[in-house]
Amino acid sequence: MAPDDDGLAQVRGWIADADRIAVLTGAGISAESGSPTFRDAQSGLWAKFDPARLASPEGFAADPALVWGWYASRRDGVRQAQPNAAHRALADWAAVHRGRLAVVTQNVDDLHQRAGSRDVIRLHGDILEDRWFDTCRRQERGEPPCDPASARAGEPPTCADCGNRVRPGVVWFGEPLPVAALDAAEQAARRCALMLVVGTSGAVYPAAGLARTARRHGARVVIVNPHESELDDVADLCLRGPAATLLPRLLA
Ligand code: BJW
Repeated sequence: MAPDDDGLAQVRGWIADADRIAVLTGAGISAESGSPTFRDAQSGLWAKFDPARLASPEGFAADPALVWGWYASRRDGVRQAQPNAAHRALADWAAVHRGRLAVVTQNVDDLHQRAGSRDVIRLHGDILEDRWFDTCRRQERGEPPCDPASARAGEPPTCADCGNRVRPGVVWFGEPLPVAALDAAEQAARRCALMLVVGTSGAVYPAAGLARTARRHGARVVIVNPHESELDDVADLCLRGPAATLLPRLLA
């Protein structure tokens, strides 16, 4: 059911009043760019692929070629995707209302950045980045680490010196989030007067906990999602609909 005009008008008022807004985004904001989500029943990646084999350090250690190949095809998808009206609405609003909006994303694509958003806080890394799977031996000796770009071609590429393997720069299950990004996200959640939670199931922590933090610190929380999410209980209002339709209407 599309949200009624009263709900949209109410949220527009909250946006106008908020000195600081944090936006927590998930895979759903990129769905209308053609990128699959993770947990949608039919089309989600986890409906077809096993996250334990493909999105964990144990899975990579067990079958690096399988994991590398899967990420190579997802990287192609990310490169081909284009930002949609939801990414653009956030970037355009922030450009006009400088310093008022922080985008915190769980997404590993670069669609917020390509739409023009700046200083995006990336909780789960960057799928287009390469990094070493193990700590580089040179780094362990306190020397500058080897550059993954100079790894010997292969699936995955390996270090000619020590055999270390290249992996995508994403955060897998059981791995810590980048400390600086998580700190910045928690600060944004604590300080905001309004948090928009857009296109996430709210199933993955610590990211999902940011909405609860915002609420605990007195912020209003609004969810933009066509379906129910695990964060609906913290929301002041749930706007049920697709992000690329609703965000332009909220932020016009
Ligand atoms: C639309 C739409 C449209 C569709 N418009 N909306 C506390 C409790 C329980 C468990 C834990 C806990 N704390 C930690 C854990 C463990 C674990 C976890 O959360 N597990 C749960 C699943 C049970 N968390 C971790 O392991 C994290 N690490 C950690 O906690 O480390 C601790 C540590 C500390 C010190 C040392 C060592 C460890 C890491 C989590 C990493 C998540 N990684 C992934 C993969 C990234 C790489 C890749 O892309 O392959 O990140 S999993 C996947 O889920 C991806 C996403 O960012 C993340 C969230 O998914 P998201 O974005 O919400 O997508 P969906 O599909 O779930 O939802 C899409 C939504 O969009 C749906 O609601 C749709 O309805 C909606 N939608 N169309 C708007 N048009």
